[in-house]
Amino acid sequence: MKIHILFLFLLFAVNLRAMPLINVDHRETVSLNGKWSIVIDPYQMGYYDYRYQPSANGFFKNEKPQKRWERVEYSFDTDLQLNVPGDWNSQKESLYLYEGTIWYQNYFQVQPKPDERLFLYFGAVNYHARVYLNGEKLGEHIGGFTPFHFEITDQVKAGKNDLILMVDNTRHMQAVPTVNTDWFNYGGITRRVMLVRTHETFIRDYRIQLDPENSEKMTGFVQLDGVQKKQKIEIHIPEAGIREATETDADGRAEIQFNHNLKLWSPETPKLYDVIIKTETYTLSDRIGFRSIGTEGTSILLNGEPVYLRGICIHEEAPYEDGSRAFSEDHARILLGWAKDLGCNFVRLAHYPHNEWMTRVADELGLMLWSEIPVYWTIQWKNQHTYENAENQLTEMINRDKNRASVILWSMANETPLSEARLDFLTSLAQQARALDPTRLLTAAMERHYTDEYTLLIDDPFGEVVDVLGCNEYIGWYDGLPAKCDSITWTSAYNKPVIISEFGAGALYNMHGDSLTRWSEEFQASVYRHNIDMLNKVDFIQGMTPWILKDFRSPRRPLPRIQDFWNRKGLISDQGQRKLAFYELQKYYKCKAE
Ligand code: GCB
Repeated sequence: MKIHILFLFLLFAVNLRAMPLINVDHRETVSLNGKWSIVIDPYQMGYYDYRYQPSANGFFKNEKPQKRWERVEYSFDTDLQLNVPGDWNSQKESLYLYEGTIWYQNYFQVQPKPDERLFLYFGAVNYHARVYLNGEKLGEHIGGFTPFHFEITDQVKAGKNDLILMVDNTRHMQAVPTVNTDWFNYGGITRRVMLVRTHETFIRDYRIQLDPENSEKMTGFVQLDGVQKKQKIEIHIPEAGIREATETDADGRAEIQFNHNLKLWSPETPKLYDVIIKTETYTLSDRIGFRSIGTEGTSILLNGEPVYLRGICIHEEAPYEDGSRAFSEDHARILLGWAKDLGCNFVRLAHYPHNEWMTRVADELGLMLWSEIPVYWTIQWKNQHTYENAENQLTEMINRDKNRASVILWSMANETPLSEARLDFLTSLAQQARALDPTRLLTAAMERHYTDEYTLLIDDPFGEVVDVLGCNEYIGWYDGLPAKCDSITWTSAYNKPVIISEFGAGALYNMHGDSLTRWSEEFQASVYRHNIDMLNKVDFIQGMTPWILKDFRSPRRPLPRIQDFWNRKGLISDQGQRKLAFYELQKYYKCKAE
């Protein structure tokens, strides 16, 4: 199939395009967060001329009339501003349902030092960003949930610089995700922006993880970028007395392999080590935990021991606030803290890569993670641009988080309908994931089907490819009433572990009724009780991530006075109140942990 030929070509092209710049938190940076000026541009007249051709004098020029008769039909010099990071929908009432283009502008000052390289780094911009510095285009990025950067060493001016972004969050059929999702399309510069300062030759990328074949060894690589490619390097883990010396080759790359005696990371003891990578020109540190993850038959093995994944799904929405994208360390601590209170050792980050605080804080708190890309529902499986886009998002997700102990599973997709084209698409993604990171397990949230009225069979052909099968089911909510669970038999075509990646029910906080009153907390709690009883009996089910920790905004959910454009399947309300089902699941997880 065409995708396979394309795959080789893209692998090359995408890697060139997306040279990673990881671990920005331990580099020298200047924050460009704060208030940015904006121009709202629904017809994109800042980009296209009246013949709908890209204009040479778009808003990126930030022109200002010099004479009183000069005509400039836009201005960034107003009090129209937005906070960065932050979605635009929650910051201005008039932008609540806005899907389109907004231009962002910000000045920054810098005095470049000799032998220094400068990069502009964006944690995420949803969805399509065109980036300009001092009136010239730096590049573009597509995909709303992964980081990207541009080197500006040659373009930056000493003193004041003018940074402009054209941000467009219009949904498209051929995009990833497509037009059809069950979450809110928050637009804007939704994650932090920073200037990263490095030495001329610096460490761009590295992976330091336990060898998946032999966990007494450490494997990985270090990749330098710059003119001094051949250098002596040292990996130093002071607390463990490890000092490993090696050298980079003519491409600036060093493969790593050494023995270790480190304490392993686990949810019970989330041990992190300071790891320092020292080259002749640059030093970079990180906090890394080391653990192995694997499978044997239908078991998931953490550090060689079977582990049951007590999980919950989370959307990247801020806690307590009235619907907005989460982006901060505080948000991560509250959301993941709630998961800990629930008794979780595992979280599914749905349905796209979440911000880096989520994976860093999960490392610290001892939560294992499932991280996924928004290959959701009805993707255009035969469209090569769609594939390229999905693969690029996968690559950027893995690049950023491949040193996080918390991340144990990369997920390729959610509830995608079976077809040959879809299988080829997902298989190519899985090959790319394994090539980028041989140390983690692969999964996808799949569907199952009934072979008779009460027998469910997990037999998605993509199950051949993944290590762990995710399975979404809604018995008691979309599929019968809660008591239906009591008659179901589960079967699987694979001798592999299964995680029930979703089940759940909607409830409006503080709405009470009997256990058959839809939308009541009692109904939701009953769905949990019946599902837990059913799933607990199935040997090959090695974990669950019910849907979902907190109510989240969704334009698919209009029911007045109940939903009001919120998906109410949260165990916690949008205002942070715990529903009865929270305690139901907490009780089960407490037993499971003992
Ligand atoms: C699903 C989807 C999830 C939805 C959920 C629901 O199966 O994977 O994105 O939000 O159901 O609430 O219907």
